[in-house]
Amino acid sequence: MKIEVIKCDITELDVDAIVNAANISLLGGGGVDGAIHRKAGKELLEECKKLNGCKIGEAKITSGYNLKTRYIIHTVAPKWYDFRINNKEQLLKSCYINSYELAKENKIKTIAFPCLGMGVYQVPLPIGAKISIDTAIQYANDFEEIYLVCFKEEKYKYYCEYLNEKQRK
Ligand code: AR6
Repeated sequence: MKIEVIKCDITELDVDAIVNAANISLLGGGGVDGAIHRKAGKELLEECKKLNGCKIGEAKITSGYNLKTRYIIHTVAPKWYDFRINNKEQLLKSCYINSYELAKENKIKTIAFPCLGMGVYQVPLPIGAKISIDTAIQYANDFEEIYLVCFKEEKYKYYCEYLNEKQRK
């Protein structure tokens, strides 16, 4: 199957690219971002420093350094609790679309996404899962494998159910 929902640590995956749920500075943080920077090593931070940050909904690419993945695509989800941001769903969708487009430009064939925005940035599970799975279906033909990585059981279950529902239709 081309789209696979899996439960694991994304930093362990041997794929062409993993996507990072970064912040606008691109200089690291907590959650999956922290895990990626810790494992990839200092060289990742050095490359990130040269990128001049990243706007919400946009994506930038770096090397994977000490990770098994060849590339890391960094994207920034909207903070769901930030009342100053209006079009949050569209911005979250842009995170996925811009990541897939950047992956295509770099001839990436296998890609893994975490649940973008669904930790510290508090994107609700039904909204985040829908956008993640709908965009994966949209891009399925452009990739050999798309992994949607859930870290927690609750998200894993919800993603599996939503994807099954979509594939039955
Ligand atoms: N592998 C896969 N998924 C993970 C891992 C991992 N190793 N670790 C956490 N997750 P978050 P956000 C899941 O908070 O909401 C950082 O400080 C986690 O369970 O990492 O976009 C950045 O620097 C959740 O479902 O990202 C930003 O400041 C999902 O990854 C801010 O957090 C995303 O949670 C971004 O917040």
